[in-house]
Amino acid sequence: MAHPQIVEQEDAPQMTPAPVLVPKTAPDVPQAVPQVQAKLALVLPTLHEAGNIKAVLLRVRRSLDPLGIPYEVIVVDDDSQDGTSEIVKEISEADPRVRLLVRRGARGLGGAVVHGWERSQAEIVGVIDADLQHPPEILPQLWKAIESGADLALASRYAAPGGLRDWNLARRGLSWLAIWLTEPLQKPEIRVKDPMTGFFLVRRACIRDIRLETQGFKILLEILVRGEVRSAVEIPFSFGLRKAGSSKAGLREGLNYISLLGRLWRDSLTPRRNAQTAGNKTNH
Ligand SMILES: Nc1nc2c(ncn2[C@@H]2O[C@H](COP(=O)(O)OP(=O)(O)OP(=O)(O)O)[C@@H](O)[C@H]2O)c(=O)[nH]1
Ligand SMILES: [Mg+2]
Repeated sequence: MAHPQIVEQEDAPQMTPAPVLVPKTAPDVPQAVPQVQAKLALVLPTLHEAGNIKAVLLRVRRSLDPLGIPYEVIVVDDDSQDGTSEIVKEISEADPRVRLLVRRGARGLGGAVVHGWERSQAEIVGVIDADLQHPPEILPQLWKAIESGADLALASRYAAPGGLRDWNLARRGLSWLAIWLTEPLQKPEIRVKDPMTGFFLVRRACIRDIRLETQGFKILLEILVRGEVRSAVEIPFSFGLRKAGSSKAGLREGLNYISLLGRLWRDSLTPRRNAQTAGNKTNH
């Protein structure tokens, strides 16, 4: 029997959207009808990943299949126009657990991730880069940590020595400085070594009431600071080199990060303002 075609394309607004609530389901978006409600929704944000996407989807599914859980892999592509979406469409036609969402007129890694999470009902949500710098083979360890009760399981470049073996001294130094600046912001009971990894799973319940910003690459840091995470497990991994294509991280991402840090610091110094924001959010 042929599987139903699961390609969901939509036009995103031209303007940068305001911070959004997570999660919410968008009734206007055509939803794939999974046979079983997915427990895990893993988002792969893509921008020009035609050279990697096929291999990463294969490895992700191979890693998740033995777990025997209902899952969905959601590729959120920002209209790459390099063949990425066509490759995913073809795969999704053969495997209904793979979904394709194409955003038009929008950019931003954080926003793409939130976009995917909002369009799923899964209780556990996660993200992995599509350039094969994150090894999908550790997904079972991340899943098992969540299954054992952790609110958050993250793939950590700093939990083991040598996690950044391909980085030069300058990039290591900058990364160390960026993490050091987050130390006072993190909750003491869940302080993690790699608050900026882009590969993690989290219980939806922990982020239900928070605003996540749509720009920037540092969504995990926001979750750690603003979310209701009570426990986090770090699974070490070695950050590889991207297999194909080029990095989208650059000066703009650096500036985005500094501005995010500023806002997180400001929030941490004004708890009353936070409480007020939390009250307002429910109106979104
Ligand atoms: N949908 C979407 N995906 C993005 C965007 N920017 C980056 N990505 C994806 O997010 C993931 C991480 O981006 P990279 O450019 O590899 O950034 P990085 O891994 O921090 O940096 P490198 O180590 O230099 O590769 C990849 O899967 C990208 O395709 C974006 O604006 N929209
Ligand atoms: Mg990368």
